[in-house]
Amino acid sequence: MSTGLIILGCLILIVIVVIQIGKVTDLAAKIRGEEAVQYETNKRTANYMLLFLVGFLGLTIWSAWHYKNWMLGYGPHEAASAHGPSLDSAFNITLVFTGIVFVLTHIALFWFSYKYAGKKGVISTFMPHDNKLEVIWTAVPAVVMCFLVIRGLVAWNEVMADVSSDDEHIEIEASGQQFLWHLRYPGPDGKLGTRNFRLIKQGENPLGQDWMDDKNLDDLMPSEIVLPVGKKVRVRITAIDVLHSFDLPHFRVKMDAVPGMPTYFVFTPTKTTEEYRQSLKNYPEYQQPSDPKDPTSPPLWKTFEYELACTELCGKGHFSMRRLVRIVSDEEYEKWLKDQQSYYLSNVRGKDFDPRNDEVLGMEVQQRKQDFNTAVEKALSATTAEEKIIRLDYIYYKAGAAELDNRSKYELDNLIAVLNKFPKMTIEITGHTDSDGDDAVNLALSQQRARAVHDYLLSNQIASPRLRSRGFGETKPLDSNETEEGKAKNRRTEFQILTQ
Ligand SMILES: [Cu+2]
Repeated sequence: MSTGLIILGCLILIVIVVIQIGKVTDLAAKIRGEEAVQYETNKRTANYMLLFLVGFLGLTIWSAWHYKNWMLGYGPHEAASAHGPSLDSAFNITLVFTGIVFVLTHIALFWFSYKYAGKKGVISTFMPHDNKLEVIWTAVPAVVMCFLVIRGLVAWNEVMADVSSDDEHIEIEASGQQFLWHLRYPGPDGKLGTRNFRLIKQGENPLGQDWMDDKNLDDLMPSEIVLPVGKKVRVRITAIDVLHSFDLPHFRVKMDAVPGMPTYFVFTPTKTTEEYRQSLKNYPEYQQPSDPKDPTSPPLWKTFEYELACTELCGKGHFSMRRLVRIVSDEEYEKWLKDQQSYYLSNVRGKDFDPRNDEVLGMEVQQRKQDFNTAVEKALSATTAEEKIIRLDYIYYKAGAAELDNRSKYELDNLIAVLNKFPKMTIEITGHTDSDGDDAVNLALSQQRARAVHDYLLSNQIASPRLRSRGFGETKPLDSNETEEGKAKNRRTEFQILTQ
């Protein structure tokens, strides 16, 4: 508010000054004769023109030189990607030509204004047309343009080449949304799962991934881009709401993110973050403290990070669309990749909105089998009866009944495999419930459930003398019956190895 008032005040003052000067000039002209004053003004203005030319060109060249170590393509800022140098050289060639034109036209502009300022008794030449001049100023720019366009096309074709089918590469995805980037990695299968915009739901499924597509189940959604140095990367670029632009300035990567029209960019990082920092280290500009207010803060080169930005003005939070990019060695990359969690398994699996809740997934079958066999091995080498009890975590019954759910098959198959492997093993299957409802009903239910498992094993050729079943109802809780979690733990089926 106060700034606005000050600006307004200044404007009013300037207007008053201009009016006053006009009055003074008028007065002076009347006293000394109009024409003489005019020529004097012309001469003064012409001198100013010359002064401005020298000052302006000098400052332009000085500032370009002074700040060159902060600019991409100069000083320490060589491109950190394989295609980068080609783009940088295209930019430099353009800069040389436009730079020459810039300097020459400015010298001509101001020199002519100086030289041909209005003088007493000098009349300008009348020249309506000159063929030679027109040919020169049409032909020279045309030739230069052709050269620049052809050079640009060569660079464009190199930069925009897609991966070929036998190219080894990593494919990742970046989706712009006001105001963040969703990053997606394909997970161990190396393939990104399919998406459908109709499935997009904030907080549940931000990208609209189709969970019925197995390729989606292992996809990762990390908060930063981590890539191994020297590997070709193809980035699939999409937008969810408005136009965004995927920009990795240090790698000379820039591509619009358009809703409804996937784009891509292929590049190969050639310098790790650490190598880039080392090259910055040699320049005094980057030896300054990273926090100007704290001289003890680490130098700028040490805190340098590559970054992903959005270069489409996409709304008021546009500036916050920043993500870190780290380029690391192969080993570091593999290690990082291993630490990442599948988005589906950590955010969707088992939730109300998981469409595959009534299904046991292939990867879960594998994992559960491993866990089961480990538990059995541990129990086999145990000495106390207590330690020979193994919980059957993945046996499901119809609600409030003893009928086995189809999903129980995998856990029961694991048990059958163990019984077949150890033909002398005998076991007791036990059922347990939480404390909700009538004691007698719970006891009966636990007996029936243990019996259901018993019968399933019988029907799979496990001899009857090897099996016993028993229900404990709510008498042996593992946890408190006050919480839902505790209750779920108490509703369980177990088996105990009696002889082995
Ligand atoms: Cu944006």
